[in-house]
Amino acid sequence: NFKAADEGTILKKFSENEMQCFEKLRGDALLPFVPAYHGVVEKDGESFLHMADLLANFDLPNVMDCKMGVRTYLEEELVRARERPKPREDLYRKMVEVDSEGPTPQEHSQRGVTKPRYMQWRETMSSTNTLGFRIEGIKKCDGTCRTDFKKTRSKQDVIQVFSDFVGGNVNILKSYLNRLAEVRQALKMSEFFKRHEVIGSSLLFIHDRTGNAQVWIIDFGKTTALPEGQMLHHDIPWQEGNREDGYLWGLENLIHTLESVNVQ
Ligand code: 4IP
Ligand code: ADP
Ligand code: MN
Repeated sequence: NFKAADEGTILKKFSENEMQCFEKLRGDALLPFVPAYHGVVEKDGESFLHMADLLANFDLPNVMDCKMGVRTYLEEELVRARERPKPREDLYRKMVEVDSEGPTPQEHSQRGVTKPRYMQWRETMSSTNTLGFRIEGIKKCDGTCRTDFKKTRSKQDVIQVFSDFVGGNVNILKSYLNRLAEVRQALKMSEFFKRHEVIGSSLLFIHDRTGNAQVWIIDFGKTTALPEGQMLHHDIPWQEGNREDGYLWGLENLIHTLESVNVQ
């Protein structure tokens, strides 16, 4: 999905939706918290979004991806699956790999689950539904990579993962918390945020041994504009039809969770 590009930049596989978000973010309060965007480029017959490589200013970075919100799929995906359910075997296999008792007897016999069914199951297994965010993956400075967080659900589990991630460095933790407070402030000011349903977007945590620690808002592939004049609260429960994403509620919980990390 990504390609290296000129010094300090990367190319991400083109998506019309994400491009529109980057364009609407020009001049928005969130601009300082999203990767700098340099437009669409063609390479080897494919289109890409050209953007800043957030890791460029780090010396052997540690990276964590936290997916924000209480919901990770679009309401239209739910409607489509209800009208014309399309069981998928790849999602069935991913489910069984984590929990052989995940699928219902019917899903077992058809060896398939629908996309929203899989996504909802992921949400309940992880902290998405209970905390409004979840840990997706971690890349450490030594090159190791972990994505086995599908069952990291309780606040205590999340605290443990963050504690390992910052390696007991209280200054890194404080920098992250300061940055999250700035992100929250910017979200509350943002016109873009008011008018968009933010689904599947992540906060990217990056730090290195020099003490540099940053948090960035990434992935607008499924962030969708609301009809003209409509706005979201981002901190009230989702009910089908209200399009709420629980983003701000999740950020609040994320901040409280990080505040509970005790570094020795
Ligand atoms: C993945 O599930 C992620 O939710 C993907 O989201 C999603 O892509 C995939 O849907 C789904 O299978 P796991 O993380 O459990 O593997 P992301 O790209 O944000 O990681 P979408 O297109 O919904 O973003 P499919 O339909 O691509 O399989
Ligand atoms: P997808 O839409 O495929 O989920 P994301 O935008 O979420 O793609 O990016 C996937 C991963 O790529 C992130 O977890 C992060 O590690 C890395 N990444 C994304 N954008 C950047 C960026 N601008 N700079 C550096 N790394 C990035
Ligand atoms: Mn993503």
